[in-house]
Amino acid sequence: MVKSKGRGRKKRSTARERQWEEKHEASFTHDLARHRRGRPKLSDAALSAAGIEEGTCEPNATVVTHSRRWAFVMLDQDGSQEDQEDTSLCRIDERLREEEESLLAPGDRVQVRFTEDGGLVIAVAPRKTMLMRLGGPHSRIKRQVLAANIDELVIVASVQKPQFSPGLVDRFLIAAQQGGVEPVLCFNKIDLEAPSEEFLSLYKELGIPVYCTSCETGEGIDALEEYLAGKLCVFSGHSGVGKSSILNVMDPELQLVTREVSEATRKGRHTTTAGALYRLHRDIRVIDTPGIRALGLWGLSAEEVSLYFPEIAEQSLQCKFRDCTHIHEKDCAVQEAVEEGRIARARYESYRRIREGIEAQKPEWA
Ligand SMILES: Nc1nc2c(ncn2[C@@H]2O[C@H](COP(=O)(O)OP(=O)(O)OP(=O)(O)O)[C@@H](O)[C@H]2O)c(=O)[nH]1
Ligand SMILES: [Mg+2]
Ligand SMILES: [Zn+2]
Repeated sequence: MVKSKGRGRKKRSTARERQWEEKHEASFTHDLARHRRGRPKLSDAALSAAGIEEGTCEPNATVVTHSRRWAFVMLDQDGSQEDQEDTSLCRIDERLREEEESLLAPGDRVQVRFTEDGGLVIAVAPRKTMLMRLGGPHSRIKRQVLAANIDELVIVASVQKPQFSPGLVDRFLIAAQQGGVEPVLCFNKIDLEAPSEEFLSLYKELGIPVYCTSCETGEGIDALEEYLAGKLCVFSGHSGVGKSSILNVMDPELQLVTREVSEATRKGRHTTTAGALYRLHRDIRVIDTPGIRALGLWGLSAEEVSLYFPEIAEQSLQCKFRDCTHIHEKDCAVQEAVEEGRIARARYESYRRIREGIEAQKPEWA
């Protein structure tokens, strides 16, 4: 019984993957059929004729979006050929193996070689920064990279529709530190309800820039744009918070698909289905990502959790026990600070939940 359930699930996910591939490959280009039908596989001889060597990468393009076999890339402009196409649909060299970490993500720097068969992604440069999460329970990939080489992680949230989830924001703040990315918080839909100043100070005190926006009135969008000028950033958050809508207001020509939040569940409908990179004015480059339900943290031990909560790490120096968990001990400076309101209870609760989750060895994506 259990076995057949497992098999069923696996099958479904494969079918879903295939659907995803087909949908996105179809949207890459109109004449994709030409690429797919009867195209010979590159032989080893052809690959080596194309000068493919292992282990080196001289990047000349950035990944916009990709499926398992294809990548849509933005080619670096060298200025010598003005009429040169600056985007290209490329095959991914089959010898580039995906191990435990995603092989490609929007924002990845790659080396593309043009052969008589068209563009081929032959190498991926090491990532400088990234937004990463733990792969799903049935996924081959343990570290799912949502965006690569980004400067800023824009955590988009709303007070209601969908309801604010402090736990998710705290997880994003950890993922930003792990990936070497600067976080910024964007409260959208302030026309419906704006967060209180007291609430915002919780994040401002941690040194995190906070922006409040509305796609209905346009309020705050200019200020956010100004902050993001010249940067590569990724928009992430729950489904339905308005990630794609904000980008549409910033650049109406984008015309990204958006969909209403369900009245019944007050949750988004997972409208954006693949991460992709867009170029806006003011030299903003932004990766729009699909809404996520949960952000599983990768490679974090229970003892390390407090290091990612600066206010807890600081207080813990005063705890009686060096290995204090700050959960059940007496004479714990952290719990005392929470009682006295010097550490926000919501932040402490996130700490406790994340830590207890790791200790119970519950899968972190749950
Ligand atoms: N009232 C109000 N509605 C908004 C605002 N921003 C977006 N919406 C609406 O919220 C719904 C969801 O917006 P999307 O942009 O699709 O949300 P998303 O975060 O991209 O969602 P996913 O792609 O599913 O992750 C749409 O109906 C938007 O019109 C806002 O500032 N105020
Ligand atoms: Mg979207
Ligand atoms: Zn303690």
